[in-house]
Amino acid sequence: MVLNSLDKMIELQKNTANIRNICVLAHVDHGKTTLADCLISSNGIISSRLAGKLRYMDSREDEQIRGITMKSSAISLHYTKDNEEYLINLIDSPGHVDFSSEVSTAVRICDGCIIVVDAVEGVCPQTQAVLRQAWLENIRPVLVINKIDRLIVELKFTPQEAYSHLKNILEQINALTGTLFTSKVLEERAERETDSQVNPNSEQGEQVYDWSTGLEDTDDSHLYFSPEQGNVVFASAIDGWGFGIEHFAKIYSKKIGIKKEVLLKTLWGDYYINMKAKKIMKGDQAKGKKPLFVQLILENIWSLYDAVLKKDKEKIEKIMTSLGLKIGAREARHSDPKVQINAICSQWLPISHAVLSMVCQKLPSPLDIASERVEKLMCTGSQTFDSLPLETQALKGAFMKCESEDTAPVIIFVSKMFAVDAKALPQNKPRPLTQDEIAQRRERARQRHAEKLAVAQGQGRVEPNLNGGILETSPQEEPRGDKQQVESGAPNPAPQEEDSQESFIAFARVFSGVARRGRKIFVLGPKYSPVEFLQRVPSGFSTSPDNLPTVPHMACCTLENLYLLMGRELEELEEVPPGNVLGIGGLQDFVLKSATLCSLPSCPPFIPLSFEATPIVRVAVEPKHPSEMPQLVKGMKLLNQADPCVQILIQETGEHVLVTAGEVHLQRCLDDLKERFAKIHISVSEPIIPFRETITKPPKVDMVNEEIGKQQKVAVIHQTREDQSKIPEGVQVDSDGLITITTPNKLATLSVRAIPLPEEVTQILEENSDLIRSVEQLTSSLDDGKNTQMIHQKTQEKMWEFKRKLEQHLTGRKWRNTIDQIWSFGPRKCGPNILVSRSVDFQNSVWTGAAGRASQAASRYRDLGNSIVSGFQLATLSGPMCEEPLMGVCFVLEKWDISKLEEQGASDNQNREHNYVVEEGQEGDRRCPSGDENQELPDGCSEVSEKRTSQKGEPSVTDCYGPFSGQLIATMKEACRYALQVKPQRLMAAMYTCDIMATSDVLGRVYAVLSKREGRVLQEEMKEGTDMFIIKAVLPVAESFGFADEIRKRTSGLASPQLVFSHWEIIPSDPFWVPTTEEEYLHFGEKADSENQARKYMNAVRKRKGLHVEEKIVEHAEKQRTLSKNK
Ligand SMILES: Nc1nc2c(ncn2[C@@H]2O[C@H](COP(=O)(O)OP(=O)(O)OP(=O)(O)O)[C@@H](O)[C@H]2O)c(=O)[nH]1
Ligand SMILES: [Mg+2]
Repeated sequence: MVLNSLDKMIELQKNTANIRNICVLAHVDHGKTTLADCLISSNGIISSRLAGKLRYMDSREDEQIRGITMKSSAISLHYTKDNEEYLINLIDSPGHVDFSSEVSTAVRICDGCIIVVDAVEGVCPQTQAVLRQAWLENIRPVLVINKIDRLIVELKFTPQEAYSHLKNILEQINALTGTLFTSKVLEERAERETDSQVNPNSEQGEQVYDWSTGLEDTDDSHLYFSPEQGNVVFASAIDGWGFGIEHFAKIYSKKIGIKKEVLLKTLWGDYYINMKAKKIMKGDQAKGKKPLFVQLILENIWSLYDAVLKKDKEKIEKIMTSLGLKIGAREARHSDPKVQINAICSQWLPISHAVLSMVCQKLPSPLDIASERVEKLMCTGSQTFDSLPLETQALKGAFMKCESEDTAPVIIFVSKMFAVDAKALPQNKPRPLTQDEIAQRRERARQRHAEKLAVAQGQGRVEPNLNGGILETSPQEEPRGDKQQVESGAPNPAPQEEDSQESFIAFARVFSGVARRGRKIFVLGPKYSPVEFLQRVPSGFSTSPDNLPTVPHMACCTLENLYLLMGRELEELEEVPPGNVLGIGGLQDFVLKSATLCSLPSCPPFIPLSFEATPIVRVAVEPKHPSEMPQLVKGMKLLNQADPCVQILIQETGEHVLVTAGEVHLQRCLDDLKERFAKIHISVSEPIIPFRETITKPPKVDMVNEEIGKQQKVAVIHQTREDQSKIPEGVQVDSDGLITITTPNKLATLSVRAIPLPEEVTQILEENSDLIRSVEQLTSSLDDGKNTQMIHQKTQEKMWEFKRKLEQHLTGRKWRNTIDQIWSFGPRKCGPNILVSRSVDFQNSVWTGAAGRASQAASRYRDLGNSIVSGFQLATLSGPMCEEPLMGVCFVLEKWDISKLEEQGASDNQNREHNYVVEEGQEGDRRCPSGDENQELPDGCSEVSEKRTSQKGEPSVTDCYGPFSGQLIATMKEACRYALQVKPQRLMAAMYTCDIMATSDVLGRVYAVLSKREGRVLQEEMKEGTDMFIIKAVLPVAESFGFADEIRKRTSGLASPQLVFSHWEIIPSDPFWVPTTEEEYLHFGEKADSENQARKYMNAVRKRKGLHVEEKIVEHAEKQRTLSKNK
């Protein structure tokens, strides 16, 4: 970048009111990067001829090759409007679903966004997704309807048709905004109501909301996109033109003599002009007139395209003179009409002007940050702003004002880390030579030349003197010396091997205060709590980081390097004032993916970024040469840091697993790993497809779809008996599937039953996993007797709401009282399975904690209860079919008998009582009397005695089978597994939803590919005004690999699907099913494996995991023959 423009940028950074931080959002391929190119070229960074072709923001090689953006990147632009100078920090984001996490990182640090919509494709799934993301972050959008040239050239619309088409698109996107807005208003209203409710659990579920009131009071007109509001630009980025109606209103108000304000209101809409009377009238359609937009705007554009495409030189001349334009001779002679169009239109209606002036006018500056947004950013979890400590609340002021004084707190949010080659950093780059240096070099070159000449002349003569010696050697030495100098000027000369090292730059924004190089700052992890800090460090603490005690999730670092982000380039900065987007170097040891940096520890970490994509595609990777394992591990770590969404796991088997959002994302991660981070050859496993295991209700019809009547019951009974054969002796199973099992030392007996949960309940559990985690935390803190005031009221309200929802769906005799008996959720204490305790001796509930805590028997139960819960957690983590997690299963612990253990424990205790008194005798009065169960004990004492009993009691039940708690865990796990095995087990497959847009002629092929891959079409509709069909389908993840490619190939690139993870679905077939009746034999054959999808999946997983697979390897021994003979 030119040096003085860097100075300009630095100057502009200080004028906060004229800064705009914006990102470009859209569905994939709607033209974001092309639009960004046009805006960049207006700053002279790239040539206007290359704008749209270069795709400057796609700086990675694979981005250029594939033609899609994969990383969001920022660039700062300068724009002058009405004598005001603006700094625009523009972020280009990817549109592909796999990279939607990059969109989240971009919207967090912006104040506004440009939503780009393809004029042909209209509103697409990702358009909805990005609009929602922008909405969730409270950033204001403006709209660019792009690719209007396609309406002219491809669809051959008339201006009138194009107008109705555009109107349609606007309606669609406004409908979307409307839905978002309504849901928000209603949510806020509901929140206000619950806030005002004194008792949150009174008459729950019986309130009737008056829907309309909240909506009527709230003004929403500014939210919608409409050309007359000035927040819509019509454009063709590839041809370099774009306009808002203001541009034409200005022109025509002069030309026709109608006020600009009137034109602004009428240029878009149902109006026509009566030229004679110079009056604008309403109702164009009714009177068969052309709307103003068609007559005054679109027709002109259409006729220009028409003239150029038909190469009608005269007409082109005429239009150009009437518009007062001139194009270069080269463009005028160019054979490609597109070049001519671009040259004319980009002068006539420059897109950068239209878009940037809209951005400056309609999008807020950092100073306009809404207080609502600030509060939302600062309130992690379910806290409310009011509940934050006062010191923390005080930060809001600094935030809102973007204070830049030295005393102002510095608040920076890092939304992602990105890797750049260390060589590309400005400090390592060869700097441009100064005038003096150039002069010196010139001088040296001249000398050398003169010496060379002298040598050439001297060679004729024989002059064996000293001088000659010097002359001869000097030319050799001189260049060498010069070379050295050049080398030392080259980047990073010393560590030649390390020069390809990756350096991490934080993609960040300063929200308040001035970020200065060398300043010390706190790095706050997502779990950091200012409350905890303020408790540890009394108020009036000194902020000198060296004297502070260590607080968890907080570190202190120095801002080493600050950069201005300029697309592919970085420029070094000394300081960055508030409200700007910047890059920070030297944070890689402190920040993994995102973090909040603040000069005051009273700042809370910002709420975590919300990611739309679920990482679902996993592969195991290993180095080709085992000795390169350390490089792989290091590379994976770097990759993890450089990508907001990727997950890196090391499985129990020791495999290194990469979890990514989709196939394209996976490919990019692997490329990065191979070429940048690990730089080794790696082998990649087949994608590991996740499954879930569940059980269903016994079927009413058999496989040949015949109802299971009385006469066929025999077969079913036969089958259940077979199922039971998996269950070893000593485990009792009753007809209802209740498993009764005893621990190996015969001291405790458990009775467990498995019941499938209703689908809705599973869904609720899935959606609320975070809440469940906090419920579990609450219960455990209750059990530990800790103060529970920390749990905020709002969390409790949410908890009740969640409980109420469960109650709604768990109705009927079978589920009576179940909610209150829920003991735990699993796996990992937050999953979609439930453990219910119906034991009469011991009641424990996640909602209230253990009941009957005073009695000692109960406390004994409670201690052992943890083992039961652990057993349940283990059982739900890996099911019996193929060791995949369970989903939607309720385990009911019907009975739990430890009376034998009690007896034994009591007798052991008596034996040991004597020793015990002697040991602890010195404690005298403070010791609580033990063993006397009838005596009422004060709370504290009961705690002490409990601990003692369990400590002392433990060895008594440790027998040859190991510690009792361990036995209980194993027994519970077994019990759960057997309980599952006696029920009809099913596999659940992860499903993608996919939206495919295809023209009618390739529709058949799309369907063929879908059905081949077990896809199911949900919906098919025709896009209005085009011959495009939109197909919505679901597809198992297991069948999705190569799907997008196949569709693209089969349809010659006309259709490309977007796959998004949507839900888990039960595969209807029973993996263990074998034909038992004669009909079934006839129908399915002996093996019945032709259609058994579930068994196929199950066996594949078992094989992968190295588990036993029941398969006949040799089927027909007598028919075996060698292949060569058969040739
Ligand atoms: N006809 C036409 N094509 C356009 C226009 N703008 C962009 N394109 C083309 O659309 C394709 C996609 O453009 P990009 O700018 O890469 O789209 P994008 O939104 O950045 O795509 P992702 O970053 O992958 O989401 C390219 O082939 C462009 O040439 C336009 O105004 N008219
Ligand atoms: Mg792009």
